[in-house]
Amino acid sequence: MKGYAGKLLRVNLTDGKISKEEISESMKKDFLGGRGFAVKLLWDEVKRVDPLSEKNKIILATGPLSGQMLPSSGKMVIASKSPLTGGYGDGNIGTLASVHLRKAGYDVVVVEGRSEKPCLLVIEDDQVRIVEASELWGKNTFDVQDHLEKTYGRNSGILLTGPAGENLIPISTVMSQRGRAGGRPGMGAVMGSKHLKGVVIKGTGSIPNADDGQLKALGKKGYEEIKGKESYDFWMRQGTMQAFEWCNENGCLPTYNFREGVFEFSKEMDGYVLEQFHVDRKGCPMCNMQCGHVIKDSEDQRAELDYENVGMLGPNIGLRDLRQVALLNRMADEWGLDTISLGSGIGFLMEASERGLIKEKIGWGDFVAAQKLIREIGMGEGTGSLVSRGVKAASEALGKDSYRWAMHVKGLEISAYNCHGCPGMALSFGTSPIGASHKDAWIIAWEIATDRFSYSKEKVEKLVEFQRIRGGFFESATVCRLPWVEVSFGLHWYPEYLEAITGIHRTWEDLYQIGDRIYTLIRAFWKREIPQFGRTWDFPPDRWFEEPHSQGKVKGVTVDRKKYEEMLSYYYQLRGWDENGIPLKQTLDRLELKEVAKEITGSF
Ligand code: PTT
Ligand code: SF4
Repeated sequence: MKGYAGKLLRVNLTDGKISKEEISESMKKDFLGGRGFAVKLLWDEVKRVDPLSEKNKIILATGPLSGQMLPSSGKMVIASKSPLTGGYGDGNIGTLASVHLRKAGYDVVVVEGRSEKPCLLVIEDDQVRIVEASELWGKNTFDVQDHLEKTYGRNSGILLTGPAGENLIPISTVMSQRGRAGGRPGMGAVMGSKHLKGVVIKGTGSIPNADDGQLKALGKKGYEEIKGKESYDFWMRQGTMQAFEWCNENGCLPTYNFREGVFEFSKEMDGYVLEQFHVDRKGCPMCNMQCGHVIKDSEDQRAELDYENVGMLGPNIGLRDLRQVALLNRMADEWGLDTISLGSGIGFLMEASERGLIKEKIGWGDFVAAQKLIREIGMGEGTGSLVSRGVKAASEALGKDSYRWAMHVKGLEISAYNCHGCPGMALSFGTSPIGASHKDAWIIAWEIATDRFSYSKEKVEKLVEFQRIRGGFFESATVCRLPWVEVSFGLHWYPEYLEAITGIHRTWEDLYQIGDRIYTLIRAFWKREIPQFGRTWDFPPDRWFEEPHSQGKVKGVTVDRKKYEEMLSYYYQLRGWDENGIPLKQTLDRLELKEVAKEITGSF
């Protein structure tokens, strides 16, 4: 099939062996790329291993659309067995590394083993080297990015783990370009466990597409369409921060560890305040709607802000000063800590302190304490160490009723949408294949605009549709979904792009089928790795069922547990999974995953 480099690069850091393998036609046809390739490789090669042992593997995977001259294509999936959740983990990062990998002649890199000394993986077309990097160990991601740009050139693709990843902190992510982050479920720690400080990629070739002329013409039209969209100007002003005011108005801004949904100081830090402080815009390669807004933080350093980061490091910990939030955000980026898990962890500790469950006094909005906690979390020391393995582990250590307000699903912290009054979004978090991420189905906007409080079948069907498009298609074609989500860029473009690239005509129905295969295989992966995995893992925390907000639009509202159960059962039915959420044999057969059945039998 055209449109793929067709090669997988395998690097073993234990013995230094480097090999190149053909990617089979059936792999391309059945799994498309990105997340699809990642889960297939992890299913085949990573079986019941300790995520931080040398037996785990890191997959860097692009898809057929990645790095092409079409809107927002500079994306890459980073996946592994997660040290945070114990299940399938991945993230989607915007990075020059995506473009360069494709030009260097590879679609996927599999990194296995563990280097004796800290190292870098350097890929320059077909020259692939493992380079000792002891001098970079312990250094923050901004300094290392600067150093590597000086050494390998400003335009190089660079992926890095920070000091938190080196310290094997399970809430560490992978960083690129001083402000792009990907791999929330501990992908930074997996790199750290391999003594892999970073990956540098430089490619000079081209991608063998079926029809370059057609792709160029379609790509140009796509860029023009995006620029002409009504919502484009406002998007360029505020980017993802446009969600801040909307969430506050609708009672879903995570506030005081998700206790409330409106923040009394929201006007001091919303998208309009961001506009006043704005000094620069950054983003991923190939994008003409760049959303990274840079402001000067409270120490006058540059920091890039996104809604999730501000929601979790602002209202969720009671902090009201946007420039101070920016400083915490910058610290997270330097340490390579995921901002969502970090904000959730700090909020959890503040609540624990308020309830007298920990000795240290940490007040809501205490900026100095938050900085100290970030350093402790990154080091795995002191009070901060309690949440450096995530809030699930923290609540298990703390005991009492803290599990009720440890805000996670499957061990991954909930991103910045409070769902007391959004049962569809609660189910989206409950059924996301990596734990509580919004990436697979951001149904909340549709839900609030239609029938917010309903638990209808239609809502569950919409959720599955979103998962198919977002978690299935965008993660495996591996391009940014924001053109479609934020400025209503037409979905019809994507099968057209795919056809110009691969030479094969596929409908959205065909692409849904690939998405379903990917979801079902991820589900099987969880089951194989965690034998007790099942229905009870698909629930958000008790706080959403039991503790209503005291103010705002959804004051007094909670998610109805019985109705949530009914939605979940219908969700399983739509997916072809049993009442415990385990894929049925006939579903595995239908999705051509027959070989998977014997690995999860006993569940039937
Ligand atoms: C994503 C998650 C998000 S999602 C945000 S802000 W968001 C947080 N960003 C972090 C950060 O920054 N620094 C840090 N230390 N930790 C961070 N953790 C959080 O990580 C991101 C954009 C955004 S901004 C979103 S919604 C979209 N996500 C996409 C996706 O998942 N898939 C896809 N096909 N397209 C997407 N487009 C958008 O990309 P994770 P990025 Mg990200 C500073 O990685 O693990 O999936 O977590 O990649 O390059 O930073 O772009 O309001
Ligand atoms: Fe990257 Fe934002 Fe552009 Fe998407 S919209 S490609 S996240 S800069």
